[in-house]
This record gives sequence, structure tokens and C-alpha cells, in this order.
Amino acid sequence: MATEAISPAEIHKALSSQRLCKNIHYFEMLESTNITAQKLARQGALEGEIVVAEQQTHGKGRLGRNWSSPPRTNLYLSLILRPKLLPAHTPQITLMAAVAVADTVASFLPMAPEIKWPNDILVQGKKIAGILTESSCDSERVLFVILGIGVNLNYSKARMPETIRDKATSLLELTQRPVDRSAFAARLIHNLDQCYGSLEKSGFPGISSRWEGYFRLRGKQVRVEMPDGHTSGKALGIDMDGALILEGKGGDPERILAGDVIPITV
Ligand code: BT5
Repeated sequence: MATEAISPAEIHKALSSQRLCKNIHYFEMLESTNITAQKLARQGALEGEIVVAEQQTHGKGRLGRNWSSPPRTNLYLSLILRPKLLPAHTPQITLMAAVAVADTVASFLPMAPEIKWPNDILVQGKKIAGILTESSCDSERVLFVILGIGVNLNYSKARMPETIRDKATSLLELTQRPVDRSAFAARLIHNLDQCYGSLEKSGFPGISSRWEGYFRLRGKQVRVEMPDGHTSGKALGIDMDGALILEGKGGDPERILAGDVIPITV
């Protein structure tokens, strides 16, 4: 369902005293909000500036995958951050964002979402949102992080490409009601502001315990497909670097930095 345009003015109105959302760069169509946000960050855009597009022609997933981004239907947003984190700790940003997205999705639904490490938000086992974090660092510092978030809002199953139809969902599919996309965006930015503030002020433990509250695979056997192979074991949780900890064969913990987690059903 194509709905009314997102209104940056409505978003600002709902967010009078926020740190994030200093400036919304709003576009009808972009290749990818992450690409535009990267260009702006290189040109000196401030922390908290946001790029929103009504449509992406080449919405990006991880590892060169595609994010389906039809016009005036969903939310495609990239937030520019300049965190004072060690480069090794930037995955904390993805996990912080997953908590903010899950909190926001939960507030629009009668059923609870879950987080699939590292970047998927699922409802009833289907993906409703994805996060793509891209950072630019030198040897000691993070120069900027582009936090890209895609959330399926008014995306009917009938309009989804066949490749994702059985594994994706949207607020519309789950509630049978269209959602006001500006109101969703405002609440998401509010929650990101809150989670990012907590990460900065109190460090990762507060965020990681909220993250674990949405993590349903703890104690379950999983298979992880990584860029360079695969492994399996019991999921134990996450560590300070945002790595997934598995109990591997022989009981030794194994740290996974990147990959896709698939529950093993017996
Ligand atoms: C992600 O990648 O989940 C990250 C998605 C990030 C998208 C946002 S939109 C705003 C910003 N600008 C961008 O260009 N990107 C970010 P990954 O875990 O690799 O998942 C990609 C996979 O999810 C695809 O291979 C499909 O199987 C599936 N998929 C694609 N589009 C989807 C959609 N709209 N809803 C649910 N699943 C989808």
C-alpha cells in the first residue's frame, strides 16, 4: 500500500528536544540512504543528521545483498553517528539500534518481536526490519558510523517479491491496519536517541541486557553461516564487542563476529 509521504516537519514536531535528528535530508528516491549518508558524513555532516528516502533503487543489505524498498510504503532511514568508541566496539551500535527498533516495533503491535543476531528484527519468525551499519575508522578512532535501518510498515505480502514473501512481514500484515509512517519514524528516532544516550553514558552492559531480553536463541543449538565457512553450537549470548558466543564442540566458547544464524530444529 503506497501511503501519504513521510513528513520531516511532523517528525521534528514530535521530537522537540532530541539530540539526534538535527537535520532530516528527505528524498523521494535514492540509490541507498546509506550511500547518501556516507557522502554527507565525508562532507562534514554532524552527528544526528538523518537521511530518509521514500524509495531506494539499490537498497543495501549485508554482504552485497539487496533490501527491497518500494516507494512510499516503508521506512528507509540512515543516521550519521560519530561515537567515541574503539573501532572494535562499533558492532555495539548495531545491537543498540536493534534494541531501539525492537522497542519501536513492539509499541505498534500486540505481539512481541525478537532479535536475531546480529541485525534482524523478527515477528512470528518473519523479518520485519534489518539494520546495516557501515563505519569509517582510522587506526584508533571511529570517524563516523552510518546506521541504516529498513522497517516494513505498509508492505502487503502481495507486493513483496517472491524471494522474500514467505520470510518477511510488515506492520500492515500483522495488524491489518496501515501505519502513519511519520509517527513511526518519530518514535524510532526517539528510541534511538534514548538507547544511544544510554550507550554513551552507561556503556554497553545496560544495552546488552535489554538486547538479551529480545534474544530467543539463548541455550538453543544454532548453525552460523559465515563469509568463510560455517559452524554450529549452543548460543550463549553476546560479548562486549557484540560478538555472538557459541558453546562449540568440547565446550569451548567460540566468538562469531559476522554471519547468519539459523536455529537447528530437532
Ligand atoms: C539487512 O541485511 O537486513 C540490512 C538491511 C538494511 C536496509 C536499510 S534501508 C535503509 C538503509 N539504506 C540501505 O541501503 N540499507 C539500509 P541482510 O541481513 O543481509 O538481509 C538481506 C536479506 O533480507 C535479503 O537477502 C532478503 O532475503 C531479505 N530482504 C530483502 N528485503 C527485505 C525486506 N524489505 N523485508 C524483509 N526481508 C528482506
